[in-house]
Amino acid sequence: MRIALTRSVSPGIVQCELTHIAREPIDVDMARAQHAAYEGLLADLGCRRIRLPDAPACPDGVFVEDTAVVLEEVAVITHPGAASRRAETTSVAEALARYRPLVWIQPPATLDGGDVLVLGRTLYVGLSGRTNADGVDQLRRLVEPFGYRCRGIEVRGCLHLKSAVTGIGEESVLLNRAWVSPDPFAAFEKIDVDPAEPHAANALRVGDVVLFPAAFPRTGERLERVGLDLRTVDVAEFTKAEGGVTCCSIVFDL
Ligand code: CIR
Repeated sequence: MRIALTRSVSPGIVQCELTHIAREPIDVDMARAQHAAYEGLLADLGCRRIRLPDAPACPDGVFVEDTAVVLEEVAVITHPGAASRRAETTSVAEALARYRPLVWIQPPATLDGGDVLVLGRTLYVGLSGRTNADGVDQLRRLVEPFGYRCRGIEVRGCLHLKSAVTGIGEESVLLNRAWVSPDPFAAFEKIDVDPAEPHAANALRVGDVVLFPAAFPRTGERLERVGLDLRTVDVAEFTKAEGGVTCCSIVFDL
């Protein structure tokens, strides 16, 4: 069975953290409608939705991806780089404890799940404004016993590694070379985002399907041209909060 962990949109999302983009008004009702459609799509793809408790005091609580890295053998609860987001992890740990043994990233290390791209047995970990070198080292120590390798990757100009590169197939990645070097992904087939769509590298692979933001049709066409089964979803209100399609869920198999 496949699980998708999600959390409802807080009215406080209008005060969310922003790092690389300017604040624009977020329509909370619209964000909720988009979130419901996103959850619906995950359900259509066979995921059992598990909703975390509402967290109205956490402006960015909907972006659950950043709070944990779930592997087959273990779930790593993060210590998010933004202090305002640290309270989000408690309820995520409680929910995940039913499915995986838990381990924790401890301060002064910081790590956001959005910086952890799992491709096979390798964890590519963004060295970003949110994840520090200690975070990469701690993650390495926590997952090496299970046979995973960790590779720190410099990220520039965007929030997280997965803003710059995501896996779209067993052996292919979608990336924006302005934000991440392609060199660590030499073994993978690479699809570049359309230059007019720098934020398009964040795609969510669920089984053989790729969830993709409707706002990036040019990159979407590139993906369809190589035969990917794309399902588009409108996440425009989340884009204004510097989020994308990966960040609104944690998807894992039981
Ligand atoms: C933040 O800055 O933390 C949120 N406004 C956006 C987090 C997006 N998370 C993600 O892409 N994994």
